[in-house]
Amino acid sequence: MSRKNQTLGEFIIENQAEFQYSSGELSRLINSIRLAAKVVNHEVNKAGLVDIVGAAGETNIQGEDQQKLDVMANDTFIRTLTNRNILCGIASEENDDFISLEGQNGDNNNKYILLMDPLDGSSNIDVNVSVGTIFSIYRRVTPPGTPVTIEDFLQPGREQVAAGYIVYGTSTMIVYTTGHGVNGFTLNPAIGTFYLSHPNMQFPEMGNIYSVNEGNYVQFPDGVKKYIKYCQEEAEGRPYTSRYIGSLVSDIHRNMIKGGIYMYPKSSKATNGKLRLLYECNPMAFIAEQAGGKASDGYTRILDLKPTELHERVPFFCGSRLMVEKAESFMNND
Ligand code: AHM
Ligand code: MG
Repeated sequence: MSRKNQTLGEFIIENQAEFQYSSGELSRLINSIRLAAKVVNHEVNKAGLVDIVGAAGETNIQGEDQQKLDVMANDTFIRTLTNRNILCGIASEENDDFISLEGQNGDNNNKYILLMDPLDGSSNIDVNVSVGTIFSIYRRVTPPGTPVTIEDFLQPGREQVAAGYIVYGTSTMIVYTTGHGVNGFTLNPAIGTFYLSHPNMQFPEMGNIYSVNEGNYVQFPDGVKKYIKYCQEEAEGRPYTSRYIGSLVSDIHRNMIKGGIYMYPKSSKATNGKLRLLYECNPMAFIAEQAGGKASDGYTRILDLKPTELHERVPFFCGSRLMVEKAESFMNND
């Protein structure tokens, strides 16, 4: 039985039985994500001291090269996850191609693959705005013992076995799902422990926040323009409030707690929007649905899209169910 004050470690052990075919690997995987998150959190929190400890590209006082934080986050997650012999492949926003993890004999009997955006919104670091890590986990489709192939990574989002994000914010949180609801854990930085702070998170069915980069307004499709005007109309609980941090994890996290819709539509400049299907939209869509929310590309459920490329982009509408449905109705009538 989950309870507040439970640590993430305790929660993982107690809930292990929920995973179908569980042999403890998925639990160990979540555990290693927890560990990498603490390391990245420590580095992100030092970012403001950059003038003192040295900027990226410089050499620090110990003579070590300073890395850019997104490269550091990528390396930290990859190193932590590969050392534990749980995964057979990793794909990252930071790497052009997926990484095949081979065992000692050149084969690999591990059954999970992971996709991630190790530090989303990293342009916000310079101005002390929250950033995040997003991850998505699948069971491989090719036979164990053979090298992973692109097919293992190009699965529709509905096949995810787990997904989550870490927000490095005013406090650092891990929010994740294994398909049995969504739980959020807050880091106590003094002792380095995550505690269950947000059990069974729920997207309010309806909210009053809309989040979109309105600077792109003139380039949006007509359906999106009309929906934005609808949000701004004075009628029936509207106008809504506009809130856009420009950091996906923080924008979705806030909307899940308060109720709202996040949109990154296509535009005349970016014909598929900006966000990546495999390691930004799919994991967020899985979390949103598990919390009672909804995610679509404006017409189709995100989790039903069949990916064709590792880094493909897709328009994204995610949030409170009734708000996403309303946005879809404007798209469909256009
Ligand atoms: P990134 O992966 O290069 O960091 O970009 C993703 C980020 C999201 O966090 C955010 O929602 C979006 O880009 C903001 O984009 P824009 O500045 O175009 O509004
Ligand atoms: Mg990103």
